[in-house]
Amino acid sequence: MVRAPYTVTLIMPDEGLRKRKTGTSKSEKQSVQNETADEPEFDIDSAALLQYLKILWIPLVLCFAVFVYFNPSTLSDIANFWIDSEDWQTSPGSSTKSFVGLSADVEKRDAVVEAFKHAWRAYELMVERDAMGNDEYHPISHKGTNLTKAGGIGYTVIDSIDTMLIMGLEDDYARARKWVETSLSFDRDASFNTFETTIRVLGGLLSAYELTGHDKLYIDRAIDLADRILPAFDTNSGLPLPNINLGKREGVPDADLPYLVSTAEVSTLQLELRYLSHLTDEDIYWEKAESVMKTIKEHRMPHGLASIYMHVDTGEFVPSAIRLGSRGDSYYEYLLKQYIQTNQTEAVYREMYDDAMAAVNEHLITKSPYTRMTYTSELVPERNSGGQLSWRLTPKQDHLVCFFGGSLMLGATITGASTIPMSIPPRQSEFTDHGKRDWKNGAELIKTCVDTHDTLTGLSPEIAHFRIPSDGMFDIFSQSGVPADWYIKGARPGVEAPYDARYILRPETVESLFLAFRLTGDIRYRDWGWNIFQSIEKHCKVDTGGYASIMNVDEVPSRKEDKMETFLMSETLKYLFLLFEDASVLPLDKYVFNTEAHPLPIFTPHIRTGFS
Ligand code: DMJ
Repeated sequence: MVRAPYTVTLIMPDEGLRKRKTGTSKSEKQSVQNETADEPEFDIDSAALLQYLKILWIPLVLCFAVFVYFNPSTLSDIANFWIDSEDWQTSPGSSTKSFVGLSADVEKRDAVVEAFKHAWRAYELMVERDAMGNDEYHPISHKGTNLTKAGGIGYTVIDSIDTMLIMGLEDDYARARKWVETSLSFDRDASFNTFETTIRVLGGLLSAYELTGHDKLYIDRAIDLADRILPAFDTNSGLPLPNINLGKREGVPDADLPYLVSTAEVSTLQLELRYLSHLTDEDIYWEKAESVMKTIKEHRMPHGLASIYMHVDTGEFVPSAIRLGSRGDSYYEYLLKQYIQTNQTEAVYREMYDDAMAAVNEHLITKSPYTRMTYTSELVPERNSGGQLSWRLTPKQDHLVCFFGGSLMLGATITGASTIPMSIPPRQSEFTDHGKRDWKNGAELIKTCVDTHDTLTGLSPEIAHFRIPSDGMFDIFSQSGVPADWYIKGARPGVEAPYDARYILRPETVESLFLAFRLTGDIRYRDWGWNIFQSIEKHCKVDTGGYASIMNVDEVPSRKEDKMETFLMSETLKYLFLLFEDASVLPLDKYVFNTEAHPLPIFTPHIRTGFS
């Protein structure tokens, strides 16, 4: 049973719009007829009326002409009124007034390219000095490190290649390719995270293969890597182990939780392995990936949500938190993206996605008390003394969740579309009921994620908590009249900033802004993205090269941490670039982005997939 400690009331800010939009419904027509029936009847002589009009129209037109002569704005007012009346047909989160089209904003796009160069060239210079191909870069000490002592696997290089190709950085790309050709090796006798290696390295190789017009180098490396990853799936349930020894080709269980696997990790390998099967005609990758989805479907939890841990032997969900943040996030993302990847041919993913979204809407979407910000809560399992399980709603949202707003909007235009193709921006009438619901939730979630950038640096923290009446702080804040609907837990003046206060160059908000802009052409998404980009420039940029995570989004000047996550170059800067690039580059009806922002083509499968 899902137990909410407080009542969640969903308000409908566009209620008025919907009423206007829906026009005259059947019941409204009935009531109009009834009203008409009650009205007194007038006996009008229509011939006499016509006579009057004939005499009156010339002076009426003359009066109007004189009025317009002295009030020229009248005509534009009428035109605006007409445009406004069109406006109501667009959906929440977009407006025809702020529609700017989908062509490039060249200046801003090029500023993002400069930022990428600043990041990549710092890494490249460092690695040329020391050892090109180090997995990770530390921009303050100008050093690189590998994930394991056994040597690097191209974590940073391969994660960045497709961004160079998309940005047209030919020389940088040529040097990166040469390194892949001459130095990359996966024959490393050490344990690597199965999920991270798949989304960053396998995903990066497949994307490079696609964007280079099928350079054989990349598919050869991708096959080598995938063959080394496959043994992770040799478990009783078919759910892959969290780690893989790439040299020994052996799955490695988690040291602390040997029977558990994370739901997002096992369900976020599918786009990559399926595409590899499509390219090679080797079904094995697809079968392994698909069997995970079958297991998840078979063990569906009663409410349709997914706990963040599963049992590696039984394949069952283990009572553990339910959330759209860490260990849960990309499970939901890949349900939709698997459906998109195969050209909407696999109905099973549409069903699973729609089922999950209904549950998310019912159990996790929450409103903050003052300003009615939409966010997603977490559900934490609790057992009472009798051993009975219940779920406590916790008002905590990871930065990771910010992918979800854009994902919901994208999903609304796919599984929630009643008209194809949809307008840009879509009109309410083009959505089914659940499409309207998801679009609105998505647009509101994006707004919330943007609002969590309201910090001293303009960057949002790793985790935001939202006020609820039972947190004890509610009264204090309501009395002071400050609408502090969200806060960073443990952050207090004079106290070391908590982990939650960091910004580690994550992409999720700008990922959503990119999707929302492509679906609406609404300038607000570019404006918000530009603000975030400028904040990154101001507070994360290291003058001597590269970008660093910062310890506290509410501290200026910012304190930097000596780490540049690989997803800065693979995701954050790529999505920012695409936000300002012309929409004909990587169009959403031709490409699907893996969870590390590596674009893969949408295709119609030629293998039989058992599951669908
Ligand atoms: C990325 O590695 C991927 O997007 C993953 O799914 C979770 N988030 C990180 C970046 O924040």
